[in-house]
Amino acid sequence: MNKFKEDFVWGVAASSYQIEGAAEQDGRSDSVWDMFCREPGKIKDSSDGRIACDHYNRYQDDVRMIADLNVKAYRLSTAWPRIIPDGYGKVNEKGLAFYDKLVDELLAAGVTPWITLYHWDMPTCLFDQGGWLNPASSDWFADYARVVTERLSDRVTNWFTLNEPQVFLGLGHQVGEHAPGLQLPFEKVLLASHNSLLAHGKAVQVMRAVAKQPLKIGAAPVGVVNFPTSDDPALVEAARKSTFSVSGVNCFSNTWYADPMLKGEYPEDGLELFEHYLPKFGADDMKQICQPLDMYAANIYAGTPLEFNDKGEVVTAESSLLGCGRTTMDWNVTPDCLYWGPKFLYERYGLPIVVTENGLASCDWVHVNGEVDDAGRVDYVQRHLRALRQAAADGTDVAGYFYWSIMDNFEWGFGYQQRFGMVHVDYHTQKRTPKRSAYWYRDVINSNGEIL
Ligand code: GCO
Repeated sequence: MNKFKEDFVWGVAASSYQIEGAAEQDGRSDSVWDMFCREPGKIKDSSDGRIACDHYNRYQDDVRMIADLNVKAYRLSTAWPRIIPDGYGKVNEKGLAFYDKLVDELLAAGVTPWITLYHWDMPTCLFDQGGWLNPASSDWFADYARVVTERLSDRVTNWFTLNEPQVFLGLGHQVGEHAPGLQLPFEKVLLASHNSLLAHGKAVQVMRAVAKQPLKIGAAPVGVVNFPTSDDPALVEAARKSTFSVSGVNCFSNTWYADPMLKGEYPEDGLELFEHYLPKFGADDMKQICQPLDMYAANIYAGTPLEFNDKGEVVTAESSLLGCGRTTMDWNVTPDCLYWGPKFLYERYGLPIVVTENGLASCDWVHVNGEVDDAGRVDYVQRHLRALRQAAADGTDVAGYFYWSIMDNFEWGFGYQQRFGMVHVDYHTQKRTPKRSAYWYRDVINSNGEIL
């Protein structure tokens, strides 16, 4: 098989805080990311998302740009502080109307919108009330999910609740490198984590209840991938085991989030490892958290290659990383992660896999001839899509792929220094210049992956 299946979803992604700008327009309130960016020294280039790509005011041109690249689907996130500025209660009609217009514009251009409800921009007023540590946080989120679903579910069928809980909890609540910038004792991190899982579960229930049509719902966690460097069945099993293990007192695992959502239980090894930190959980919390989902979304950028050492222990295959390609984020280029990651996740959870993020930051600028020749991005995406296509050929149910990101944008703690886009953005003029990879991706889409 050298193509993807007929209805394979070819997409690109972005998120509200990273591209919208218009921070104070039309009644939007402050988010924890605005708050975090004001703290000196938190963002590498001292920037923030107040203007970003000004997508809020340029969305019509941006939609046309996406459609011109023949991209079929666009994963966007809605901004909670735009829609419910006080966090709960009164809806800001102007904020909600923006997404209404954006959805209509996308549909008119032949691009299917996929919506993520939480890509980290919690209203600051909720943080002031404890944020994810407040036992009411799951109800706040479910209510926000209800408002957005009531308004958009007549036209939008594909939804995600939380984006990368591992990151907003790990980097945001334990390490302090992301908003809200906390370094909490691990017990509190686990509490925030549990409340966000409850938020997911309650949101799914309310969304199904108010939806105008049957929805496809998932979450979009980080896909942690440890993959084998050979087909040796013992190594494959060791890699699978390690991919699904909880191995440190931190948030970076698949199972601490996905097992509760899909199996209705925390993983045994995590419960053991976190024994001394576990908060008291409610008796029927797992029933709330574990709701039927329609797809498994995963954000996968890289993985860790494994091998057996002389003693028969499974270890990182350092030799295979020798001289390995690296992105400007300093991430390894390991295309096999998009073969093994989706395969392992599909085998464990049995849901169609959607790669909701994959991509790289590279050293891109507009050349004297007016073009941006990002050969590295073309190669990165080609290699990863080949691996994904092979996974599909070998039986993994792969439903779609979303390149991160449609355009260069505010890369969190790195500010504007890291460029992930297939479209270059000049932050002085807001001029968009599709890079070589964008035109190449269009050709890949037109051939449904055959030219890979
Ligand atoms: C994430 C977020 C994105 C990032 C991207 C590159 O995965 O961290 O979902 O918002 O910009 O992943 O780091």
